[in-house]
Amino acid sequence: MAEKSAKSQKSGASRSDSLPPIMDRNLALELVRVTEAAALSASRWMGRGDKNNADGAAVEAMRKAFDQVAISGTVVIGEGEMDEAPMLYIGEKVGAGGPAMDIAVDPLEGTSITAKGGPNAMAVVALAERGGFLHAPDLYMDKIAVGGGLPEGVVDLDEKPEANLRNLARAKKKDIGDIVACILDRDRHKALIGAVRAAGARIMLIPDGDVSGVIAATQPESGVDIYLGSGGAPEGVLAAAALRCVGGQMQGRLMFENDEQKTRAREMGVKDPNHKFSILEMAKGDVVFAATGVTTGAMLKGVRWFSGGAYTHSMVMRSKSGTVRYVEGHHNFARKTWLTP
Ligand code: VTB
Repeated sequence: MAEKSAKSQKSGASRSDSLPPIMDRNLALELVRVTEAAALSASRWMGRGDKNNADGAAVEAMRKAFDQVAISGTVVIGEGEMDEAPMLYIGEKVGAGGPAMDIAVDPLEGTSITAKGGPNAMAVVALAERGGFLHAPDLYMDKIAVGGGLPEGVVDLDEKPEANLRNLARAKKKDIGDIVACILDRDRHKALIGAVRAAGARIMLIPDGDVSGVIAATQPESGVDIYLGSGGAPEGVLAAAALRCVGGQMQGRLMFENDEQKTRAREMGVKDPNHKFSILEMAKGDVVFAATGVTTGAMLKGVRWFSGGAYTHSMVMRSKSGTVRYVEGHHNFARKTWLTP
């Protein structure tokens, strides 16, 4: 990524034989166990000023939890290339055997937030049928997202922020001053932030965690109307997976700083470097998305510990049905010793 670090299968009785060629819907609930495990482990590092160990704990727990999931999974959005990530690297096979699935993970979305004890950190996983996810290189992606129920094309990545905000306000029958844009708090967004404020809209600046920023734009109670700006491309694919389930509009475009990055993207299957990706181009087919809160945010409560256990709060959703489930887990570590972070 521009400023960022350019960041078994097992044999045996396969369930794929007996399954119709659609995703087993029980997989959605199995996935929650995976994000719960990552969130529980990461939350042990909450507020300890050590983002690397927080991330490492989430990755390890998530990797282990995948061994219990009845899929033959391939990581396509992960922790990096095989030589730079010990676990959940791109191409790694995970799962206990079953239907072939592609997997997108962000075991700890918001490593710095977790280290500082800030809000909105979560563990995230998405599953798609083989070939469902854009193989996004670890670059920045310019993103725009709004919620469901609006005219198609009400906002567009190629329009100026002023025009998008005006069109969105009109479609939502709101004053532009009632429109709130969620933007990552970064120096590179100075001009964008200025333009949004000059247009009369208000801004919720977030320190990290643009997967939840994009999802927030689709949730009326979050107070966010639109997500704008650049963040990680892998995070863009995860957000697109979420929007396939909850509805809403999103576009993303990769941002390149040199030819080497373009070559890398081409090798990963991106034909046109300037392409404006739609949600379906980032996450197609039947998609499942699950997230568990590490620290409390707009959508999810963080992990809360009690003597001998912990509560977790997760969301899990599937594109096919559009059902969004919130799952409150009460974990008893005296019995669930394998989960003890
Ligand atoms: C965002 C944010 C992530 O990376 O995608 C961001 O959502 C983009 O990179 O939580 P910069 O930090 O360089 O702006 C994260 O912060 C994770 O690395």
